[in-house]
This record gives sequence, structure tokens and C-alpha cells, in this order.
Amino acid sequence: MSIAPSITIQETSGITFLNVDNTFAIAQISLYGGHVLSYIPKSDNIERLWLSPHAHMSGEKPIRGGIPICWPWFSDDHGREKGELPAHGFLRSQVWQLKSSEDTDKGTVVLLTPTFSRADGFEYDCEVILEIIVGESLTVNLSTRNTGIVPFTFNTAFHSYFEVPDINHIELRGLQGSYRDKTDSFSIKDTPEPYRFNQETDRIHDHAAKEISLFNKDKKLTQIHSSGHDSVVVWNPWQSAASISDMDAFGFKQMICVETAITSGKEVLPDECHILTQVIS
Ligand code: TA6
Repeated sequence: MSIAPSITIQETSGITFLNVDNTFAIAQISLYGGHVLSYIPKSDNIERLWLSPHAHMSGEKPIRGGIPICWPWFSDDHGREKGELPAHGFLRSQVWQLKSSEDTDKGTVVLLTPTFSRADGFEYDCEVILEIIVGESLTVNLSTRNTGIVPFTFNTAFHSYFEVPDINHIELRGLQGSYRDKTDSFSIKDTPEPYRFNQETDRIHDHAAKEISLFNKDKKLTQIHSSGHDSVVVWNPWQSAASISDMDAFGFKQMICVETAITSGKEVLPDECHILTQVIS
């Protein structure tokens, strides 16, 4: 298979990385997890994604940062006892295959597919493809095609970690309505206005906002466009970061997760294909 000229392949500690450098941007993709780790548009040279300095980069545990892929369940919603199956599914902890790569006028287009999409907890036939477009924006499209003869229901998310200069000065714009607060037994609360951060935040917003922006002191940092989702999850561990082994105790100051998600179950009929999209600029 020929590799797009904008891509350099790097092998480090058993992980294969695709380093992309084109006229629009620089990006890094790990085949372990099918995981975008970095995206720096050349228009402003500002990194959009946060990667923990203590992230496991050995291919033994999911990578903390970038865009982890949660699939076919979100969090521990696999219908079994917590801990019986891996949190956020089994795609983020396996090696993906490079199907193709191409330089086009909208950027470098990379297609990845997981080695397996059928495992304990999800015994269905389907084809999963992640399309990554490194261009003026970073686009990730996750398609889930039912190749079997029975319907299935799944949950999923782009669990994206965004880099911020200081979480204390960040405002999230674009969400409204209520959310389920995981830090308070999933009680239903109103989305704050303005939406700022000063404590542990783990919220499932049932408002499937299409456009969300991150502002730093009134200056827009990042735009997040989403489609194919039913909810948006917002997470910052705050003081709990100290008990997360692959995060610095104060690492929470430089990140915020804004996740384009399906958390209420999406049914896919035989031959149907669902596409979850996140576009970052
Ligand atoms: O998306 C939010 C969340 O489900 C949180 O509850 C928190 O645990 C986070 O994901 C990180 O999960 P992880 O399994 O990557 O440590």
C-alpha cells in the first residue's frame, strides 16, 4: 500500500505513529487506539488537543489525551458489573489497521479500521471505519455499518481532550438545557450560563449541540462542530486528577474534554450505517 507523501511513519515502543505534515496542518495519529494525538493548524500554530505528559505510550493501556474512541459502549454502560468489561469499550485499547491514506485538496485523508469490532459485550457483525481529515480543520468521522442480519444498539463518543491555557479562564459556549451530573448521582441540573469551571465536572448534556466553542477570556480558542450524536459530555477531573495515575495532579488546569457522544443508545438496522462526526478548528 502506498502512503500519502504528507505522512511519515514512526515506530516507538511498539506503537506505530503517522506524522502528518501538509500545507494546512501538522498532526500525529497513533495506530494504537486509532487515536489522533495532536493537531496544529498552520494558520495559527496553536495545538488544539491536550496529551497528558504521563500518558501510557506503550500500547498496554488507553492513551490519556488526544481523541480516544469510545465504542460500542460509553463509560461502564455495558450492562454488566462495573469493571467486568473495559470502560469506554474495546476500540481505544487495540491496534488499528491503516486502510488507506491520500493527499487531497482538502488535506490528508486517512482511513483506519480496528483489528476487531466484535468482542465480549458486543457480539454483532459490523464494519467500523475512522476517517481522519487533516486539513484547515481536523475532521473525524466514525462510521458503524451493520453487516449482520439483526439490528444492534450501541453507544459511542469522541472523548476529545482540548488543550487550554488555564481552565480558570475558560468558557464553553453553545450548550443549553439540562444535564445529568455524574458527580452528584446523575441528578438533573440546568446548564450554567455563563459556562465556566471551578470544580470537578462530569456532565452528560442531552442537548446535542451542533456548534460549541471554547473561549479563553473572550478570545475564541477552539470551535467544535458535531453531528450524528445525541449528547455532549463535558469532563474535567479537577482535584480527582491527583488519583489518576497517567495524569499530573495539576494537569486538569490545561485540559477540558468536550465529547461528541451517543449515550442513549443508537439502533442500527442490517445494512444501515451510522456516522459520528467531530470537526475541530
Ligand atoms: O467522559 C467522562 C468519563 O466517562 C468520566 O466519568 C471519566 O471517568 C472519564 O471519562 C475518563 O475515563 P477513563 O476511563 O479514560 O479514565
